[in-house]
Amino acid sequence: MIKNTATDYQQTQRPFKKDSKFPEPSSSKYTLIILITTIHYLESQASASSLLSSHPPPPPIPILPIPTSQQLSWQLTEMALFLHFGTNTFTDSEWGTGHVDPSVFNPTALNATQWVSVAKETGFSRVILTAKHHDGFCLWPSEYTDYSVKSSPWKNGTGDVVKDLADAARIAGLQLGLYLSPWDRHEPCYGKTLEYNEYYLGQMTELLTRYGEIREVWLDGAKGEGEKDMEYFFDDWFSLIHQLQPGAVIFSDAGPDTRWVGDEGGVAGTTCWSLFNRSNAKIGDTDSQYSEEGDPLGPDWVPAECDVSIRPGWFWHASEVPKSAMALLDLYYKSVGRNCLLLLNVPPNSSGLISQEDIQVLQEFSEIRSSIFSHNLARSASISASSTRGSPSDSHYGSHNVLEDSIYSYWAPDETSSNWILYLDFHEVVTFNVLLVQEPIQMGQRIIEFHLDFLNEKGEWELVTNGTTVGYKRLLKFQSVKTSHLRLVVDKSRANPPLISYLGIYMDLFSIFRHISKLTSGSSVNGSEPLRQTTQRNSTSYYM
Ligand code: FUL
Repeated sequence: MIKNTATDYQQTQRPFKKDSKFPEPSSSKYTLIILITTIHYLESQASASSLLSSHPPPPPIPILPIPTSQQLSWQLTEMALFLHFGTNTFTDSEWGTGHVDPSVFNPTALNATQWVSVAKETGFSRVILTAKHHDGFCLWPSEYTDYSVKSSPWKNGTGDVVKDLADAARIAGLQLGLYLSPWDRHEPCYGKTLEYNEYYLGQMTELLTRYGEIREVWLDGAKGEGEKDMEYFFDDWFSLIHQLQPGAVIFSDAGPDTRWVGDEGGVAGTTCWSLFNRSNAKIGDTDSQYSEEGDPLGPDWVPAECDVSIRPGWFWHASEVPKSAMALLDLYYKSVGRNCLLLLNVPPNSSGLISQEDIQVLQEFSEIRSSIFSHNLARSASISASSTRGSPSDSHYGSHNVLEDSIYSYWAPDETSSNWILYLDFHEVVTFNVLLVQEPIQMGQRIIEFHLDFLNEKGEWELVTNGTTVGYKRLLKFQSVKTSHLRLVVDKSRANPPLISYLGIYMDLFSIFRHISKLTSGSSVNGSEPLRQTTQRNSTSYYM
């Protein structure tokens, strides 16, 4: 911002100084003229400066690394549905040998539109299909092998699962991702480095040029012990993938765009940085703690993806049942609520459909989420801040922005302050047990430590909960608290100012009910239990 300094002001006065070429004032008339001219001049300066100060201050400098636009849009999708489907679905296995006869692949009712509708209706905006798993069987008619749908009885060998899913996803407006397993137990050239790398890239090119826009390419370093050894040309793969599908992110144990969280249970570290050092991670041989937590000093932006299956196995097995909706809610808190994307595997069954019991759980999970998160108690509060970037009347970076559901509007404290506090005055007593905080990650991940206090009956601030790292989304669940005043304090930040784009305060009755029921009966309760909440002034009561 341009400001008039004392020196500027003195310089502007020079024409009226004694030693100027202007004559000495000799009469009162002349003095009056000078006075009027000076007043006009000062007025014009004042109005110019007030015009200038009506401009909002620009946003603070982002702190590197920051996400690419593809990584940003990936993160905003929050949840993706993984579809493990292939010969294993028909042979009750997880890692196919690669020598199963393609005739086993015969889904009698395959309907990719059903997969997509289930995903869309239950809150998933991306679907990722195992186009080829470790057994090497291709769900599309690849020109480079006969070990594919074209050798199966399904649609007399004319079918293409990738195409069916791509068409269904496009119509429904869902994003599509594909898993092409590097480890291939069928392909004879697997183990011959150059030949197999060419084979793999040939298949990758088919997948990335035939089916429209692909938003994620998923690959890993999984391989059984004692299997053929060979080198993968990851750099060539990644460059070609980015060239063919500029909108895609590449997932692997070590990025480049999104990283494996380090476990297959869908759980991220309670500290979870999107910052990472790619050169510290090797595909197929990662340090799980490093993957779970990320690296506050990492030079690369590589956010984590939490993959987990709704059932014990990745592929469908008649003997297995899905997790409960409450178990999925718990995973949501521990993945999306820890700055990650939840990639939930829901395997289609041998008829080619997502099973009814899985659909029911997904619907319950969706209802529970919307029941908890559609009512942000903070909306009823007056929000203020310890300081605000720009003038107090300037709304660009004001504390009210934290109630707007967008990462592009955020609260920014004044850079000269090292006190970073948001105050919530509820005007009445509220009861809650969940805190949601979000950072505008397009500006980099900043917050290192934060805590939430409530004003107790003695009028003292008392700790509700504290945490490390926020990132895109941070959810913390705790014992219910009743209060009318809260404050969120950022204790430590990588950059000044820390920024907050959203603040949510919620009541999760489902988790309370499950907790009580576990204590009283020792049994776990499915989220389908009818549970409703009534909120009255100054009190919260709930009944079943
Ligand atoms: C692993 C594979 O070995 C599993 O079969 C499954 O596909 C899982 C998502 O990734 O690496």
